Amino acid sequence: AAMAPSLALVFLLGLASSWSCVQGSNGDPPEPTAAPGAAGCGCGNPKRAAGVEDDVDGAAPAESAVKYSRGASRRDQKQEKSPMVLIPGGDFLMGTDEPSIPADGEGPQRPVHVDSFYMDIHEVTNQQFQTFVADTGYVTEAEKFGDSFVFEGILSDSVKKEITQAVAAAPWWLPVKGANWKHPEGQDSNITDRLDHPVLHVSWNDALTYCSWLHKRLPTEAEWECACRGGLQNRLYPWGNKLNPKGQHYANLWQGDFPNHNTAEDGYVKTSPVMSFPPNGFGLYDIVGNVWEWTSDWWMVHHTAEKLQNPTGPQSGSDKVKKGGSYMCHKSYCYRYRCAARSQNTPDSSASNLGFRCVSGDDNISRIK
Ligand SMILES: *[C@@H]1O[C@H](CO)[C@@H](O)[C@H](O)[C@H]1NC(C)=O
Ligand SMILES: *[C@@H]1O[C@H](CO)[C@@H](O)[C@H](O)[C@H]1NC(C)=O
Ligand SMILES: [Ca+2]
Ligand SMILES: [Ca+2]
Repeated sequence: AAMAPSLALVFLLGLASSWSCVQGSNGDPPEPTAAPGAAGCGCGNPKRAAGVEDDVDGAAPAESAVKYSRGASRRDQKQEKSPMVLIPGGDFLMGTDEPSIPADGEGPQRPVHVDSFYMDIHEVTNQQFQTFVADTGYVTEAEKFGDSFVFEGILSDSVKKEITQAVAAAPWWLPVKGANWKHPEGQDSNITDRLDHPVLHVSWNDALTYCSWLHKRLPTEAEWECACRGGLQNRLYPWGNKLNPKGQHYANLWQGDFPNHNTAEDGYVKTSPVMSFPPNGFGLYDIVGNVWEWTSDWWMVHHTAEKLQNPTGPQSGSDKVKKGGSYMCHKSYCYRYRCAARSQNTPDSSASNLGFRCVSGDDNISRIK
């Protein structure tokens, strides 16, 4: 009998080490730790037409909003880094056998092992991206192309008037001249009152460059999904199966009639400041909703049901996987604010509902702490 407690302990520890991605999988939604006050989804995938030159020159517009002090206060600037949290590695069940959108390759549910890693607790903000640009002089792809995709519903009438071309399959996406991370809805908009919101209009290439600058990288899809699940198993959302437990909003999504009327019952019509909604079990904020997040994997829809170790996706492809949905996601049109849900964009695409966060393996953490 004296052996029982220690055996039980060994057993529990054993379970914890091999299944730590799914620790605490009791399915109860965590209590909200922050009042949901404020306000994501692909809802069509605006893409740059391959080989079509934009009718604007490649130069970024003259810009005074970002003060360049390249090198001068490099060290100080790097210290404005995003807090990260350890995502315990282990085995988890990726995908689902009850796909809501089968064509997206949400299934089958399959066992996957990921090693422990660190993840930014929130999406990369305008403030953080501004620091990066001030330090490096980096010019994003949207700035080089001279335009980016913006959701029609958030454009001013004067900007809308100047646009003729739209994406046939998703007419609410408009290519807006001069839209980029500094001007999220085009030239007549700016980020001065949104520095704590997620950066928008960053391509996959831009996102990777930002993460590398901090000795970080983009998460694999498997890492992202393990992180999204927050230790719960077989749940739709990072917090459980109910979209609004106790009547509360847990993510910045779309309420109302997409794409015509957003009631913003969650407090936000567009993006929200990062960390406006409760974190998941791993301490990650806005892992679904607010903005879509780029992952490092190439897109494909056929997955093996065999167990994989640290999968990194196909060797090549044309699109990259994005996860989590955005403030534009509504169940009627884009039910993709679930951990198993996924969508894709070409690596040079950018839009007003797509951002990212970075991760780091144990080997790099000493360089960024
Ligand atoms: C930023 O936009 C606001 C309106 O949204 C405007 O009042 C302000 O002058 C703009 N700031 C700059 C630096 O353009
Ligand atoms: C370590 O950082 C470099 C960039 O500095 C990155 O390419 C590499 O993937 C990182 N390794 C891990 C495990 O995060
Ligand atoms: Ca909202
Ligand atoms: Ca997000």
